[in-house]
Amino acid sequence: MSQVSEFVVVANRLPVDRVPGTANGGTNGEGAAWRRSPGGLVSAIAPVMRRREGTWVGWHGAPDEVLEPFETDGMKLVPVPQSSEDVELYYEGFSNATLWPLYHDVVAPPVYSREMWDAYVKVNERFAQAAAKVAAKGAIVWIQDYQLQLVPSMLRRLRPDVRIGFFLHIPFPPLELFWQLPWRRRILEGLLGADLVGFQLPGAANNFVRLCRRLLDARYNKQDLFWEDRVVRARSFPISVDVGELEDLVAQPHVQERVDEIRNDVGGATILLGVDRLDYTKGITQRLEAFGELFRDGHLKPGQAAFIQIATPSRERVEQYQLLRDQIEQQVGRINGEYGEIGYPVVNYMHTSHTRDELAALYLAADVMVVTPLRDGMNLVAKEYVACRADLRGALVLSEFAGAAAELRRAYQVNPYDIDGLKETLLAAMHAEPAEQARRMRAMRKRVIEHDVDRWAREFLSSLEQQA
Ligand code: ADQ
Repeated sequence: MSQVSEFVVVANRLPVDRVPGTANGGTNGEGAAWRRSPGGLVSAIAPVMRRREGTWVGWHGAPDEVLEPFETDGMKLVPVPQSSEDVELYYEGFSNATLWPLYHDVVAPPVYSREMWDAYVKVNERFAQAAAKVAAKGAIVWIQDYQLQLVPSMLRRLRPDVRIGFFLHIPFPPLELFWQLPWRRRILEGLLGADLVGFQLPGAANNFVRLCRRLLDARYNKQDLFWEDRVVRARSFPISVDVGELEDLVAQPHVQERVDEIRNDVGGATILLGVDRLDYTKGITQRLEAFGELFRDGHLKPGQAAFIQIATPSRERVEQYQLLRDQIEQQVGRINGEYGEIGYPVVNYMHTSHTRDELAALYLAADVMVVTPLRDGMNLVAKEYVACRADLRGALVLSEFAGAAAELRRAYQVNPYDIDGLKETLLAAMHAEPAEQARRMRAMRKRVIEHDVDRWAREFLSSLEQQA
């Protein structure tokens, strides 16, 4: 494997998962079997990686294990080790108990711990060192997401010759919230090490510029910041999905067969679907509450409509996530206990991850897709649903607080805090005529097809490369 690359991606996780049951001893990653992780980010970046013989720097997912660099699926991978303590303090701690809630409108109270902050600095430094080692002279380095916001300036200090891009996948909060963070200046200075700082929406880029002006006295012109004799550009690049991959999936006969099975399993009821990581930002309890009340009020009867909620296990050692799981499981039990009948549960809840094929079948089977986050950077599930519905059927209920709402104007948009509004919207979506469904779906598909994830990656990288 050549020592350095012209193109380097740095992300908390490597784009591969170890195949369960394969070797995990030794220090050589090639001893174990790896498969590419599912998801749009990986499929968008993988072709660029291959074309440019790039290297991906990230954690391989097992704590307390040091692995040598290895190659798989045509990608060069450099594992950055994390101890159990790093996982607890840097990942579960500062990333997911401090930054995640703070950046999502403080829908849960952020934890401010100096010990967690110290771990965040230490692990970011480790990622910066690893990236500095593999970047060729003048390389392009693309750093991903909130876990690594200090890496741009740390890397610049080590390697002033490289060109640095950073993309934040989650929202960037307004001044009034960001202000709470005891290390607020350090985070901004960290990001300002990049040449291009990318956000999902223009509003987030504006929040960043405004904060740099107020907190650091940075000079600016529109979305350009002038910092340490350099120009740092803040721009928006809304992420999207791999439309081609999803269209191929839904055309497969076994996926079509599975759609019929799912429809049979619910006895022909109208299917409402939720697909999320089990996360308090996703508004799962709000949508279930609204759905349950439609039975209570007599708008729906068991057998007429069924809610399928898939919630992928996520961050299970963080307390807020454990509390949420209990809350949802109680809620599902209560709704089924009150309104379900033998053979007709009202809510079908699964706390599991699903294959892409199964997800595609669920999207196709769903009459109404319910996406109600309280705050979300983009929300790919909404776009995946649209990408799968080449049949122009189905209705998308979408929170105004998802980044995707800016593009999917023809969704049934809703404020998830407004339970009555949510109930009305669910009914309207369930009762939409096929012609109305098609009209809305066609407009949303146009947007998603024209702005797929490949375009997202190309636009970010060409913007970074064009920078003088
Ligand atoms: P997430 O918060 O993880 O992403 P989202 O954008 O919806 O949210 O992506 C979730 C992905 O996981 C989707 O591709 C979905 O298909 C998949 N998924 C969800 N549940 C699953 C299940 N049970 N089984 C298998 N797969 C499942 C963060 C930000 C988002 C932003 C993305 C990308 O929070 O706002 O859109 O990054 O930038």
